Amino acid sequence: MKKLVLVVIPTMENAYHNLQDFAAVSPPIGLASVAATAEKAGYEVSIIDGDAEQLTLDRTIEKIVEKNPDYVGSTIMTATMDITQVFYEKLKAKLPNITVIVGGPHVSALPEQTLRDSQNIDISVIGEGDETIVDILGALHRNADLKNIAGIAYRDNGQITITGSRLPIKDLSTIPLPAFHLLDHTLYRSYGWNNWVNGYRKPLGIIFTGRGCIGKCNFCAAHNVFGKGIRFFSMQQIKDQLDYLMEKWGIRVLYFQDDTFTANRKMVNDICDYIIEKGYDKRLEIMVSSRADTVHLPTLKKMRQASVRWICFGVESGSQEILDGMNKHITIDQIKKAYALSREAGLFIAGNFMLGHLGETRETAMDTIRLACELDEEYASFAIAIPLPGTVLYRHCQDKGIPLPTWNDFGNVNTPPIPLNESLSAEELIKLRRLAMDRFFKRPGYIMKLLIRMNTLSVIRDFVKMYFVIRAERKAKRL
Ligand code: B12
Ligand code: SF4
Repeated sequence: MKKLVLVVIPTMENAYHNLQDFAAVSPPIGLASVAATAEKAGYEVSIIDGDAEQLTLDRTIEKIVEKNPDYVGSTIMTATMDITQVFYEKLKAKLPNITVIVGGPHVSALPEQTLRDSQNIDISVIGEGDETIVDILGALHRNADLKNIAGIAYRDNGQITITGSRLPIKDLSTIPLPAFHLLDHTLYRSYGWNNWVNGYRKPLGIIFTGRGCIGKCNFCAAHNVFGKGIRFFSMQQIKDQLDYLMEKWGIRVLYFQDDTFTANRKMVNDICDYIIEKGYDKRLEIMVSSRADTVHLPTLKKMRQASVRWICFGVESGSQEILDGMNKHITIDQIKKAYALSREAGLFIAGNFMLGHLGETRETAMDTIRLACELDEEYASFAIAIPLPGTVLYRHCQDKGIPLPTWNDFGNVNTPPIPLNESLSAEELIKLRRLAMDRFFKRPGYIMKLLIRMNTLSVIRDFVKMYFVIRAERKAKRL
């Protein structure tokens, strides 16, 4: 039987440095989804998660070599492209006969360039890979031409060929559940701040109730994989995943990782009813992401009843002009209302803010910082806009001749910002992010609120640890 090894190439240390302990280590659902269809088609599949297992690149390679696979695959985000390149160079030196297949948001946006950037990658998968992987492995096994497989780019006699496009999977109920059984569930954990409520971060389970998003934000790269619009899994698939993760993994923390969990009100209510009916709410702390224009008080209350603890909103900016320029289609009033309703339902709120989007000035950035403090969410993150391939921001940089760094610097936390506006340099953006964090997190009222409403010991422990970690990162001029 032909062997496929799917690998999470370890990149966490490079991405987060001292902040690693606070980052989530999530099960790789993309790889687990691809694994499920490949397994169903009769291949021997395994997953090596180099980040979760805290492996070095070399140890990850050794583990793959021990398995002696025919095919190796991984997901690439833009920020992980450079390490991936190094990784496959080393791996191919040891296993020259394997076929390397990659997918993910970076590859979907730049399928040909991925092959140009790395001579050791053989096939790029564009968009969802669940069905494509089976087509590719079948063709490789039969020695058939890859040209008839839609949605890939591959090397053909030294030339790169890109095939016709493949539509997103119409009916998600036709695909199997992610191959959770190939993962070591003891290794996954939620974000550091998730433990403020109950003092624990694991075992963590992830469920997607659908794929895609109703939003069209022009900085967002998710549509490169899932296309426009949103499709849902069947209620049965969601129940099966809940049962599996509760019974087999014993999860205590659950993320519904959808871009907008609240998009389908009926489904959300059905899921919550099921969680309550099965008594899972007694053992779970759930986090979801939402858009301010999709919340509805009775549904939020039902979510709270079903042990949803955190709701995350992409607030992005305190300037309506910048929000409009992002194509966010949300007003600041809608955001305030969504916060008020979520609070009324008893949820804790995490707000995601972005600095440095197109048209940003110091004044609009200050509007954002002020709004974050006024909204007074239980947690806030301040990112600097990244011109990810396949987005309007990337095209803007290309059109304006804005120099782009190496892929590794398309991260967020610890890499120099990529300024999109002449009015704000990289140094100024770093200063603004520092200011945002200092203003938001150092408010005495905020800290008091956490100490009163959350697990006091966990909050104190994390704040002390965070103080030293952030100091170290700032000293290294990374944050
Ligand atoms: C979970 C997540 C993470 C997790 C990753 C955990 C993990 N092991 O998966 C964490 C928190 C670590 C993370 C970090 C970052 N993330 Co993130 N993350 C996501 C998120 C929310 C979900 C990913 C997911 O599971 N999707 C669901 C699965 C089913 O989709 P998928 O992974 O794309 O896989 C499908 C296809 O791509 C394809 N495929 C993927 N891999 C392979 C491999 C093979 C062999 C084949 C055949 C097919 C295939 O088939 C899969 C099934 O259809 C996405 C948003 C999104 N909607 O996808 C952002 C997203 C992937 N992240 C993004 C970014 C920018 C980041 C950061 C750079 C942000 C930062 N803070 O610095 C960091 C990078 C960290 C690093 N290591 O350098 C961007 C990536 C854009 C880009 N071009 O790179 C996204 C798309 C968000 C966005 N809206 O723009 N992230
Ligand atoms: S709402 Fe979130 S996931 Fe949807 S397009 Fe906007 S940024 Fe992307």
